[in-house]
Amino acid sequence: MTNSIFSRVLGRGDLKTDKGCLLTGSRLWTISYSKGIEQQSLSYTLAAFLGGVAEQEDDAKVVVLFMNNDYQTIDTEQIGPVSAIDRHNQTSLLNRTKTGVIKSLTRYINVYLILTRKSDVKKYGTNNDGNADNIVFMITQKGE
Ligand SMILES: [Ca+2]
Repeated sequence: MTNSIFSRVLGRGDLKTDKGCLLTGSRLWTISYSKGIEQQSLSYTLAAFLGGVAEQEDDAKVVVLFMNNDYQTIDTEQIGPVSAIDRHNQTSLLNRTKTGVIKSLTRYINVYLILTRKSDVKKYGTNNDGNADNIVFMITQKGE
């Protein structure tokens, strides 16, 4: 997208943890874009490669909270999780993308990566095998 006015790559490389759930995130302060946001003329693109390992159900998702000036959530978006069936039980990362309009009153945007261990610990051990790569949250002019 050549007309992007804001783009940030939030994560690169595989993220893994031995805990049951990993939550990491980044907060975007949108005051610079408040005029466009009030006019609801800005769109967002949320994208990432999400996946896991073989037949394990450990998964990855990205959750976005749009908050007003009082940090109250006024909108949410999510991509993933990608299931083992989605991956045909293969170790892989699948692209997931969603777009939308940033609602007026949005002042902060939190982007969270959540990796969750769901597989049988006795069978697969305690590793959290939810994987993610190339997480992007991008703000663009609507229609461009
Ligand atoms: Ca595991």
